[in-house]
Amino acid sequence: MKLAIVLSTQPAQFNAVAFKGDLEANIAKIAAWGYDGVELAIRDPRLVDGDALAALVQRYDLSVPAIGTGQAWGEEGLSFPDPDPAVRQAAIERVKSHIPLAARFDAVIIIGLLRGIVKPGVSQEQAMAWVVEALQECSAAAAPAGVRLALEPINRYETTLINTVRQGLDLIERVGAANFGLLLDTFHMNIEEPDMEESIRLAGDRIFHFHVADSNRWHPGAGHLDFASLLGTLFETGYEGFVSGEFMPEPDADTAAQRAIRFLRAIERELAPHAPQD
Ligand code: LER
Ligand code: MN
Repeated sequence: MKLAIVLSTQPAQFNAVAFKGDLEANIAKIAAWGYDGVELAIRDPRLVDGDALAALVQRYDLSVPAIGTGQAWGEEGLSFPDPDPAVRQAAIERVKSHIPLAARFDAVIIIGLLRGIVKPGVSQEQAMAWVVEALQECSAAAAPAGVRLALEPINRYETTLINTVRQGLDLIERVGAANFGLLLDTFHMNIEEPDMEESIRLAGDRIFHFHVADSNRWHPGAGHLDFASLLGTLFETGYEGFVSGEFMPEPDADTAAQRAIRFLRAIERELAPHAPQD
């Protein structure tokens, strides 16, 4: 099982990102604990020195399986269904601007909160139409670079657009791009999916990336989710991507990251020989 953990390249408000702050120190710790990759949360690629970042992850022999884009919503208010066309366009351009870095790392671009919410005065249909158009444009721009986009169904308390895997799959149909798929997150699925294993099977080969947090959004092992069953089901779909930890820095970031990898490696041994090995 290839394991990653979410790391922000700059200070951020989003509280389920365990690591923020000194990038190299965090990368060194994450590698030393045995992680295979870091998922980078990047608000704006213009703020990032791609060469330095590539050299850094290479030095610690880490992959970058995915790039998170949600800080552009959280810190700047960019989103696909904003009533202001300039904001919609800026959101599209921001996603496109991640493509070169994503291509360099062979990373999936995550569409999480950047897909937005239904704002006052905008109908659900109109919002969805803007989301579909934006995703078609971004997927088309990413395809020649071999980059994939993954939309994350997010629970109802964070967005009014695409809460469930079924809604995500309907969106995939409407967008109609081979490089557009889903990111499933166990925290959101636990809130929205009647049967999480069934939803994983339903998404099947459209699962482009996978986030793990326990029921309380602490590290896996801190709540009541059945990760042996969930990850076993995930690997039965043929998933060969990363399992990426996105959880609260509780009781603190270092402890959470170390407990998560210890817990997930034990599950890996339990699942063997079904789980892909490093
Ligand atoms: C981002 O991956 C996520 O899971 C959302 O909850 C962001 O708020
Ligand atoms: Mn997530």
